[in-house]
Parts: sequence; structure tokens; C-alpha cells
Amino acid sequence: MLLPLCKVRTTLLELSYMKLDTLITIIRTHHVTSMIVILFYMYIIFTKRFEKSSEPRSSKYKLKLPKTPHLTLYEKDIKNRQIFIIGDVHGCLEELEDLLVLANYESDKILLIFVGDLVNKGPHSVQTLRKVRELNAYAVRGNHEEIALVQYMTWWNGEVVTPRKCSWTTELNEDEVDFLQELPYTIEIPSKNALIVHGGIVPGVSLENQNLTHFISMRSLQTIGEKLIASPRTFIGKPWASFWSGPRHVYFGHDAARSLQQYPYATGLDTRCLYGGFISGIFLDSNKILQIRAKLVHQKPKIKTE
Ligand SMILES: [Mn+2]
Repeated sequence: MLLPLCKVRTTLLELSYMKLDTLITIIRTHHVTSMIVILFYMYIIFTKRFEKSSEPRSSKYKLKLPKTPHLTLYEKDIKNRQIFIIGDVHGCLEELEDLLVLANYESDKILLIFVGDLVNKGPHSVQTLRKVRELNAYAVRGNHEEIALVQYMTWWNGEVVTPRKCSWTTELNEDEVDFLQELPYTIEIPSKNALIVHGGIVPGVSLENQNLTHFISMRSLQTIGEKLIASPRTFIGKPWASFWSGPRHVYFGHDAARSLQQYPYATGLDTRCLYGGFISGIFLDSNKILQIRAKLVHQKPKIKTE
């Protein structure tokens, strides 16, 4: 006896939720369908397992996971200091130094956190990295920290570092490579209700289940049916931050084309210093934003900026 296809599908879906003893009873009384039921039951179990184990645990750059992918800062780390979050630097060291002067930076009064992309494309990558380490600042990893690590390993393995933007990586010492390798994807500060990431976060997905590439590369979200699809492109869908409704306030970078972004629960701080714009920082307690204009156009702007 043949059932209509849609009815078979519905029946099989109902069966997949049954308890094992009910299933055994059905198999005993319906010998003809027993094999199909067993196969479908096994299929459901295996696909569920496969879904769980196939979460990508590296980004598209295939680097090993840092020891702490999601860092949380507590009062013992903050030590009653103000928190100042700084946008993409891209080696613009002079502008960074001016911003610290403007913020009246003192190490016992202000804790610095960078949103990533400290390096590449700009004039002083290795010096910027050394400055950030001297300042005992925190930073999340950007796509350019991952690109730099890949290029460093290429050079280490005896191959030429091809992109000129990464030639500085040959100056890195072992500690600096470790520092880059251990940069977390996110930094969370529960006492300030704040979360820092370079690219973005897909709403409705826990940090542990996000695709790591999205943390460093996403700029936009597209609605397809009821799903939100992340994209690294600017001119597709809408800014990811416009979909974000908390509860954490997210501070991020990476989107030079959109420059300063201010949403109720998200603030974008890549204000195009590299392209002749500004370097920006924000004090968490007061929401006060400070900016320094770029000394010059370090690189000509492109429509697609990574
Ligand atoms: Mn970036």
C-alpha cells in the first residue's frame, strides 16, 4: 500500500520524536515499514550528532584557537579604573599617541581596550603592537591580526611574505607572535554590560556557537526568510549592529566605510584613520567619544575595505 509522499514525511517526523518502546511496538506490528523507520531513526540521531561536531573551531584563516577565545574582565582586572575603548589603529601610531594625550591617559586611572586591527596597511604596524603591549592594554583579534599571523608563519616556513602590508611581520619576536596568537575573539565586561568584538555578532546565537570568521569579518546581515545571514560586505543587507538588541552593549570596529556607528546597544569605532579620517575612543562610563584627525591619508580609500 502506497501512502502520499507528504503523509509519509509527516508520519516519519512524528515517529522521530517517539519513545523507543513505542517504536518497538510499531516495528513488531508493522513489519513492512520497520526497516524504513529504523533507518530514519538512525538518520535523525546521526545528523544531530554531526551538526554538533561540525561547529568550525577556527576562522577562515585556519589558525589554532587561542587558550581563551572569550575573555571576561572582572574588578580584579579593572582595578577601579575608567575603561577607554579604541577603534581600529592599522599602524597609525602617531594618531594613537595623540589620542592617549587627549584622553589624559595614566595607567593607574584608565584601562585601554582595542577593538582589533592594530596592524597592517598603515605606517607603523610593529611599533603600534609594541606600544599596545607596553601599555598593558587588552585587545580582541581583528582579521588583520589573523592575516599577519598567517603571513608570519609563511615566512617562518621559508617562503616569501608576499603582501607588502605584511612585510613587517618578519620583525616580530616570539613573545609578540604569542601575544597575537592568544588575542581573544571577544572580551566581556559584565560589570559594565559591555562586549568587545572586531567584526560583529549574529543575534540569537551564543558566543560559543558563533562562526569564528563572523567575529573578525562580518559587517552586514541580510534577512532571508526568517534567517539572518552574515556577510563581510558593506553594501549588502543592513549593518549587523542595527539588528542587535542587547542585552550587552557591543563595541566593535572593522567597518571603515560606515565609520562611526551609534545604535542603542552597539557602537562602531572604525572611523577611517588609515584613510585620512579619525582615530576614535570612547569612555565606557560617560559614553564620551574622543577623536584625533589622521595626520595624512595613509592609504587611498577603497569601496571594499578589509
Ligand atoms: Mn578589520
